[in-house]
Amino acid sequence: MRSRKIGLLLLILIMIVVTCSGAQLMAATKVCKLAEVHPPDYPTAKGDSKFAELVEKYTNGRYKIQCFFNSQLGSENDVVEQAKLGVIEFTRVSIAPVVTVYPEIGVFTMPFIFTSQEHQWKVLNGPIGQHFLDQCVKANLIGLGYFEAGARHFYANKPLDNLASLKGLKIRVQPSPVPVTMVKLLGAIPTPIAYGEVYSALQTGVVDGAENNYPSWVTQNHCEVAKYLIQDAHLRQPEIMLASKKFWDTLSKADQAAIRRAMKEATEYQIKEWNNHEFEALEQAKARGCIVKPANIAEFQAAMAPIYDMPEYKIYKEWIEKIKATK
Ligand code: BDP
Repeated sequence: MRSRKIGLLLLILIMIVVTCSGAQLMAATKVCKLAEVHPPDYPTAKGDSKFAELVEKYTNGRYKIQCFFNSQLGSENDVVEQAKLGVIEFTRVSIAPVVTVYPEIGVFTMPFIFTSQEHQWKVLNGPIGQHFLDQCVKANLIGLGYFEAGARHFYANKPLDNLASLKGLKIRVQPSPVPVTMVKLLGAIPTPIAYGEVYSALQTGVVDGAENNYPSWVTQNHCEVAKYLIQDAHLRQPEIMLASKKFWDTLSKADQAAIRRAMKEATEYQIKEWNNHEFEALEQAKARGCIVKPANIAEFQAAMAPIYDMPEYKIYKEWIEKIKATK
């Protein structure tokens, strides 16, 4: 009698296990889209691929991420909108396009806001960085974490020796408020253009120059058509990984935690990739015949300083003070 009962219990147990694992197997893998403007071998894009690999691993294959590189899904301003509406699940973008849907985060687009890479990461990894990730929810976006993007410098198709050489030049900027103001303050003419179109704008003379970090200057071949770069390092603008809130709300708490864990590890990986490749890109540019000059940084800082007192950027005041106070 007793052994019959045990047998029955065992049978029930086996049936439960079989049913559960069957359901698990049948639970369809959700394939998510991630938008990226860079090619797959760019350090930031490698960070995306690492993130995708870890999300699949930590969600036991329930979520797979397909990365769409080279602006295949549209410009950064477009994909931020798509993520907001839930058309795509993830996007990795620069902070500048996020400003259109969440203005306060634009404090990270202010010139010379961070004094070094260490200062930048101290801020991003602390309460200020967390505040801005959390508040993306106001725009129906989930801020998952930041990536490194080095320092940005001006480059043009004419020799750039100092601040005066930028006067009157048409400079491509990211379609976002601060970059426009910043370039005006230098006496140049800002032209907002999506990243994927900058090479042809430079090549056809729509603009005379642009500004970006070394890897972007080189991988997009801007260095071919704008070979003079001045190392003014006016901006250290972080990158951000966003998820669509609409998608995020469909996830279990455990899967949300798995995705956050994946992003944390992907960030560590991306920073290493970045640090290994940033200056390699500079060497490649020099080998391709580019002319790189050091800038009198104080001169650029002085020219851009009035931006900090402009009424339209007063919303950043409190945060600027907190960032400056972070040692
Ligand atoms: C690159 C960023 C990318 C931006 C691009 C730009 O990685 O996210 O789209 O600059 O200038 O450095 O638009």
